[in-house]
Formats: sequence, structure tokens, C-alpha cells
Amino acid sequence: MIEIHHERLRSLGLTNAVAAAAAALPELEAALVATPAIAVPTIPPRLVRVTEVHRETLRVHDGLADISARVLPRLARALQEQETALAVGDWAVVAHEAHAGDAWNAAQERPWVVQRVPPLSHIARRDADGRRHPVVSNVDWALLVMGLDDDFNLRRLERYLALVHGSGVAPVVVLSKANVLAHSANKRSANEQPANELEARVAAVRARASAQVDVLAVNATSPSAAAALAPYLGAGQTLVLLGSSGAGKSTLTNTLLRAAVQDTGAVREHDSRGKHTTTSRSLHRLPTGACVIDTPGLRALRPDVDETTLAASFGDIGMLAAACRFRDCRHQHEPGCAVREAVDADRLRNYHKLLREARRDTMSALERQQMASVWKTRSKAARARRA
Ligand SMILES: Nc1nc2c(ncn2[C@@H]2O[C@H](COP(=O)(O)OP(=O)(O)O)[C@@H](O)[C@H]2O)c(=O)[nH]1
Ligand SMILES: [Mg+2]
Ligand SMILES: [Zn+2]
Repeated sequence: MIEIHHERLRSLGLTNAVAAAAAALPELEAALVATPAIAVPTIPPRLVRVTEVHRETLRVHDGLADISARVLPRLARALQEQETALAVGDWAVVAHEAHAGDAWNAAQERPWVVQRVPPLSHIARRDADGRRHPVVSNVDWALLVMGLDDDFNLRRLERYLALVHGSGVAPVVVLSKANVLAHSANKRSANEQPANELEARVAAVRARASAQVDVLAVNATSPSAAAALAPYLGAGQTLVLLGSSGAGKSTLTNTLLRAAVQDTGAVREHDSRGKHTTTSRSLHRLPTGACVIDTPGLRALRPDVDETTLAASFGDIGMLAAACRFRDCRHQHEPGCAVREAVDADRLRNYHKLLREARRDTMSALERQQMASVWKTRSKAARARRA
């Protein structure tokens, strides 16, 4: 039996659903018997939440303390076979074990992550080679942070929306640097109302995101940002901040924490070596009882979605497709295409690009090989024709 300290774990976002999933985990002793390196547990296995993931170790919190732990190799392998791994936000079981053969010594007791509670929600991405990488688990809200300054990019935002779509996490668009935009718009022209520029950008986002997605404009450096985000900060809620580097994620984290815990870009300006950027994902407990996960920008932002999920993320395109003249219309050059007629050209281009990526990623290795040989034959034929 594993220990579940409801009181202690509540501030880490423990919900009844998580506790039930943890209680339903397979019996632990049986799982450990087959591992020769593990001896008798001396501290009862207990439920913890993963707050950081590093190459060799994890940080896990049990409601009392944050400790470093390693993943039991067998668990790591099992997860790898499912093309996944432990992510920040995961709930897991930690057991302290003395190494078999060692004389018992409390100092040598090592905490091992021995089980993972199946996540209730999970965001994953794909890298350029199509390999899947976990981003976060057990999150309620994904705040897609985008600056109203030069960071503003609707195609990137659509990419983030696709990343989150189908993961069980609700996206919220948080446009940061609302104060910066107002300032620069003021400088640009006296008769242009900065409020209008802000409204125009918010409207542009609303036009490209589905109607269910909330869109907020905030100054991440001001406590007013915390007030604006209050609906998502209830006790037991977990938020993840996603967005490009410099968007204001760490600034927002600090504002929500009411403390300068995370290093922000402002600090980096005074440091020529630039070591103060956010380098890893980390989970923090907020005074409201919610948890927030700060993240660095994603290097390769490729959603882990198939065609169906992607189509659902671009719901307007799917709906309009019903009115296209051809049932198999690809909304490219076909006559009578209702999608091309109504959807913003930039949005449609972005959809097609994401679709190509999704197809490539979901292709099996064999299909990849076949496709490569088809291309080879085709380009050979083309060369022959040109010759
Ligand atoms: N004026 C203003 N500056 C902001 C805002 N959000 C972020 N910044 C600044 O933008 C820079 C990058 O912020 P940071 O939080 O490190 O971005 P991160 O990479 O997303 O974590 C820092 O200098 C922040 O002070 C905002 O809403 N208003
Ligand atoms: Mg940061
Ligand atoms: Zn069409």
C-alpha cells in the first residue's frame, strides 16, 4: 500500500481523481520483487508530484519537502516503450530503499520513483525527426503567453493551440506586454489610439482561435495580471506557461508567486554570460492553492497530433469543408472550395504546413522508406525528362 497524505498533497494540486488513480495502481511489492538491486523498503512508498525533470534525476515533492530521486530503470524502460517519460506535473510513487548487499545505513537510502500514476492530461511534442517528447502532465490550463511586441505571431500561436488540442488541457491566450504596446504605439503616432492597436491585436487573435478559448491582455510585471488570471488560479488547479523565450513566462510566474523566484530576461541583461535564462520546466505552488509550471521556450515546436486532432484544432476549416464542391477537396486549387473562400489565407497556409508535418510524423518507418523511394524515382524521371 502506498501512503497518500491528502492534507499535505493538496497544495500540490492533489484531486480526488488523482488519488483514485493512485490508489488503483498495481500492488507495489510484487513489482519490486523482480528487481534484484532493490531491497526491503524502510520508509513506506508514498505519493509525490514531479516538480523538475533533469537528465539523471527528478525533483519530487511530497507536500513536506522537495527531494531528488531517480527513476527505477525498469519504469524508465516501460515508459520508453510507450514512447513517453516522466514529465513535470506527473504524480508518482517514491520508495526509499537501501541497496541490497549494503549494510543498512540511513544515509545510503535512495529515493526511487517506482511507479507513475497514469496522467489525467498530458502534452507532448515531436522533434524534427518525428520522435515524441513529453512536455507536462496533469495540467488543467495551458496559458499560451505571447508578447504584444515583436513576439506577436499568429501562426506560432496556432501551432501552440494545436499542441494543446486533444491533450485534455484547456488553452488560454495571454498576451503580455500590454503596457509596452501602449507605450510604443504612443510614440509611433499621436493620433493613433494605443487602445485601438491593442484591441486590433486581441481581435486578430480571437479571429484565429476557436470561440471557446479565452484571450487576455496583461502586463505580466503588474499584480493586475494575477487578478486577471484569478479564474484559473483556484485551489487544485495546475497551469503551464508556454510560449517563446522572452514572452514573459517567468515574469508572470513571479507575479503569481508574489516573489522573484524565477530568473527573468531583465536579470540576463546585466549578465553577459546569459546564465539566468529559464533552462528547465519547474512546478511552483501559488498562494491561491494552484500550481504553476514555468517552462523555457520549446526548441522544436511540433505538436504531437494526427490529422484528425489537427482538423479539430482548426475546427472552422473542417466545418467549411462540408460546403466544398468536391468531397475530397484539399482546399488548395480545387474550384468551388468553400474553405479558401472564407478562411484567412495565412491561417490556411499554416494549417497545410501543420498537416504535412503531422502526416510525416505519423508515418511509419516503412512508409517513410517507401515515400523516399517514390520521390527518388520521381526526381530521376524528372531529370530524364529535362535531359
Ligand atoms: N513591460 C513589460 N515587460 C515585460 C512583460 N512581460 C515580460 N516583460 C519583460 O520581458 C523580458 C523577458 O521576460 P521573461 O519573463 O524572462 O520571459 P520568458 O523567457 O518567457 O520567461 C523581461 O525583461 C521582462 O521584464 C510585460 O507584460 N510588460
Ligand atoms: Mg523564463
Ligand atoms: Zn475546399
